Parts: sequence; C-alpha cells; structure tokens
Amino acid sequence: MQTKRYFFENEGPARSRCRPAEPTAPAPGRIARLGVLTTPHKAGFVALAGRPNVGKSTLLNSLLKFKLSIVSHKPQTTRHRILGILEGEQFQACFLDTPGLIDEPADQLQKSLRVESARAIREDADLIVYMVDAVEADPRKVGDTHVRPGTPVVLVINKCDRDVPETKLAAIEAAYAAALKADKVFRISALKGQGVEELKAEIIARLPESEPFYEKGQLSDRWERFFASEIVREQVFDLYHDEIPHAVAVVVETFRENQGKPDDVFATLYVERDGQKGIIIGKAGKDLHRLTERAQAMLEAFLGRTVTLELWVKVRKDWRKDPRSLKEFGYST
Ligand SMILES: Nc1nc2c(ncn2[C@@H]2O[C@H](COP(=O)(O)OP(=O)(O)O)[C@@H](O)[C@H]2O)c(=O)[nH]1
Ligand SMILES: [Mg+2]
Repeated sequence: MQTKRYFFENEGPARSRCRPAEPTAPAPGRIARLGVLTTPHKAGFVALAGRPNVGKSTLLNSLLKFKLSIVSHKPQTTRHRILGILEGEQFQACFLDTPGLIDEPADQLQKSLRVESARAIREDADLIVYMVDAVEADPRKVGDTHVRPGTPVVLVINKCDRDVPETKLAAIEAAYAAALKADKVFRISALKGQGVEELKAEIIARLPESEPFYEKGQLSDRWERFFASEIVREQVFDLYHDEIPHAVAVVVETFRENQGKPDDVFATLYVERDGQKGIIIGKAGKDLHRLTERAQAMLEAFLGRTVTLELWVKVRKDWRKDPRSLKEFGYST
C-alpha cells in the first residue's frame, strides 16, 4: 500500500511556498539520460469552486479515493482551504477544496470563509472546477462567480443521481457555462462516482507542464493535528443540530505520539454561549462521551493507529464575530 503523508513542514499558503519566485524557462520535453525524449511532467493547482453544499468536498474525496475533506449535509462544513494532491508518475494535480462562495456572509467567520474561497479561485488556480447543484441551482441567479477572466473553467453539474428534468439541467448548463465562459461541462454524481473518472481525465489533460510542487507521495500540506480537529468537527456536525455545529471551533492542544502506546490527542471545543456548552456535554456528560468515542474511532481509521482522544468544552463568547478569536482558532481574517 502507498504510504500516506499529510503534512509538509512550515504550513502556509501552497503557492507562495511552492511556486518558484521567478518563472522558470519552459521545459520543452526533457531529454532523459539515454537520449530518449520523455513526456514532460505536468502539475498545477485546481480550485474546487461553487456555493456551499454543492458537493465540492465529496468530489475531492472521490477523486483522491480517500476521505480527506469533511462532508456533511449541513452547509458551511468546510472552513479551511484544504489541499488534496492527486498524482501519477507524470502528473500532480493539487486540488484546493474551498469553503464555498457564501452569498451573504452573516458574521466575521462567514466573511473570512468567503474571502478565502474567492482568493483560492482568483490567485491559486490554473484550472477552476466550478460546481453547481443540479437540484438547487437557479439559472436565473448565477451571481458573482469570482472567476478571473482568462482562467480556464470546467463546469460540473453535480448530484445528477437525483431526479432532475432534462430541461432544468439544460437551463443550468447554458446559464452557468455562459457566465463562467466554461468550455467543457460534466454532469456527475460525486457521491456515486458517476462521471468522476471522465472529469479526472479532463483535469489531468489540462494541467500545465511543470515540475511537481510537492514531494511525491504526499497527500496534503497540513499537519495531522489539523485533520484531527477537522474529524472532531465533522462528528459535531453529525451529532448536533441547528446552530450548534456552526458555533463550534475545535483547537487541538496536544498531539503526542507515544512509543508503543496510543497517541494522545487533547482538544478543546469552543462554543459561543453557556447553553451551547451544556448541549454539547449533555446529561451526565453522555453526549460529549458519545462524540469523543465516535471522533476517536474516525481519527484512528484516518491515522491507521490508536489514539486516546480527550475533549474539553469552553465558552468563548461570540467568537465568530471576534477577529482575534478567529485568528487564534486558525481562520484567516
Ligand atoms: N445526491 C447526492 N448528494 C451529494 C452528491 N455530492 C454530495 N452530496 C451531498 O451533499 C452534501 C454536501 O456535500 P459536501 O461535499 O459537504 O459539499 P460542499 O459544501 O460543497 O463541500 C452532503 O450531504 C453530500 O453527501 C451527489 O453527487 N449526489
Ligand atoms: Mg466542503
């Protein structure tokens, strides 16, 4: 089995760290040592764009055949730009899963999510995979797509496993393809894997010639502790309702590998009000216990080793409106 590595030293924006400072001369089909002309290596950044909940993270996981990005049926689950690397011998596609383009941000956190998404689309992408939901999309409300003129766009209509009339699909396709100047359209189901291989082939074909940006074999640029906090957050989205999941930030305080014993992962869940703390913990701590058990099992499956997960709950009043707390919890402001 291929070994998975998730992290790269010195976390930071992918492009600033990995792009060469000066453009390098194009490689016109490098000559291998024996004088045989080899196919040039291709590599590039592919932004997954679109509104929250259209299925961007599901597509990323399907492309990677590995669950890297957390998914839930509730909107705004993804809060960070997540890099997922798909590679072969001659290519490296660096996917940027974005939180999504929220129409009307309600607080500082949502504003930050929107800015982060727009930035990934504008600055980092060699190719944009713009996704719309076959059921929810309204061809009359295309809105601001944030796509920079000149960036190639592939339009993806997702959730085509759902029952949607052809006339509606055609109208969505026409409206979005025109607004985005997309030259290719795919109808897929990221959930069922329908059309994903064809989309993948198209993406790889469009990558520019380039050396790899990341060491081969690497799956992401984040530390394992980042994925630990995401896995806890995903379980919060799964187990709690209404406003609760949106009001929770997870900070991993300790991630310690222990020789011959389970790793220690200690994390704090920040909520906005005392009442939310009570709900997370539940009667006699029952709900927090269930959350801890489930998140621990998911984390162990992700890491492929045993861990001891401990969770604490603290109140940080209205943290979603407070730039300092947002920064402390790892959100760009
Ligand atoms: N029926 C159907 N549901 C999907 C499909 N892709 C994603 N979903 C669901 O849509 C919801 C949002 O997916 P997610 O990947 O988190 O969307 P994101 O916010 O764009 O990243 C989840 O409940 C997914 O299971 C699909 O192809 N078909
Ligand atoms: Mg997502």
